[in-house]
Amino acid sequence: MPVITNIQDLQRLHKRRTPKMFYDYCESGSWTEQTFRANSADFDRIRLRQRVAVDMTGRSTATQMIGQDVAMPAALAPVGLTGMQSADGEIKAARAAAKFGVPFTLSTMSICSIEDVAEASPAPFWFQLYTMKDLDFTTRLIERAKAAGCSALVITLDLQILGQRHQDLKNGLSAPPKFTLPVLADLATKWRWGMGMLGTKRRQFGNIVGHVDGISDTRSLGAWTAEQFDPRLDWDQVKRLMDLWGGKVILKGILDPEDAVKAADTGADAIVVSNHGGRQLDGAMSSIEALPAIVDAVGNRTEIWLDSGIRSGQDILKALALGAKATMIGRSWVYGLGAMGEAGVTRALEILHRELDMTMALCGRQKVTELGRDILLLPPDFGRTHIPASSL
Ligand code: HOC
Repeated sequence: MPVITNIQDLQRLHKRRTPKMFYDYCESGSWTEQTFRANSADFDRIRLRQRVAVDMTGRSTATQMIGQDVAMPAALAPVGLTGMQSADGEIKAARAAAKFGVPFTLSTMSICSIEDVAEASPAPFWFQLYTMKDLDFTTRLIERAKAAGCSALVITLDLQILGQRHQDLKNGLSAPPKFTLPVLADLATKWRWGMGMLGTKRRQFGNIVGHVDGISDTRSLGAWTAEQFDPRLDWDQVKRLMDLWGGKVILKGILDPEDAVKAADTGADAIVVSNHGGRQLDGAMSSIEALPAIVDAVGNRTEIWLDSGIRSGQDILKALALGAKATMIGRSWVYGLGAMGEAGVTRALEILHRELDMTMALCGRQKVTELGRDILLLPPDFGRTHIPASSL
């Protein structure tokens, strides 16, 4: 077993242990992947100010996200198909998150259903909603999430249509996988994954089984999303969904200050600055570079979180210093899940936590709630390519 010291170690192990089509699904960005790459590259453009001779005792990464106590400001973002990265993957991730003290978000497009996770998770989780044309189906999902005791609804706004990830088409992504010759050859080296799958019955999209037949490969998944997801979604519809839910709401997928202001106007409890991990609009700016203008435009009207590109505690620290109250992590936890199941998700959280804690100390700060732009050295043009908030 290799020594795991960082998120990239988990990524390498995930790649080695998980069928290629699922690793690629996790790792892909849309089209040329320039936004996917920019998400990480732009974190690297930000420098931290090293401070010395500052008392490093009494440190704390604890804070709150929408009023919920968290061990560190990093919730597990919703990711589709995670029950294919590891058998019962969503249950494993929900357990790891609950034990660590951070929120877990279940995707509409999960393999384990809302009810499966509710039965197995020791803590309430959040449910992520894709807005469907069929309002009855959407309403049923919302009611199921309520009945399962979900403590917040995360409405994703940036995926009314699905960005194309070339590799998914080339691999014939499906859940469960179709046993073609290349897939069988790949699976022959992934025995650990296969054993896990033999031990579970959860091999299809748990939340949508029964709603529609024939969602078996990328072509039909693409067709299904095109047929089901609501391309007419607008702010009035967002408000209606929020009213149907009646509880805490997080609006995810905001990249523009004008949209951020509209999202805050809905009364959402938090908004998530996100480009869907570079999986939707290829050519969009990175989330971290979009953040400062959104913080300036929205101020304290709602909590602002950041997702897309976080692979280290240093990245979390940079997002907080730029004004995010918290973050959501996606691939970082999925690498852990694909590498080592529940223990891998725990390991990913431990790594991020330790990096955040130590980096904060080396910047001369003791608490995540005390971080500001003054601990950063930003490139002169950083965040300035966006519409200035003053012009809104
Ligand atoms: C193949 C599943 O958030 C993603 C997910 C959305 C999945 C919808 C279709 O892949 O980015």
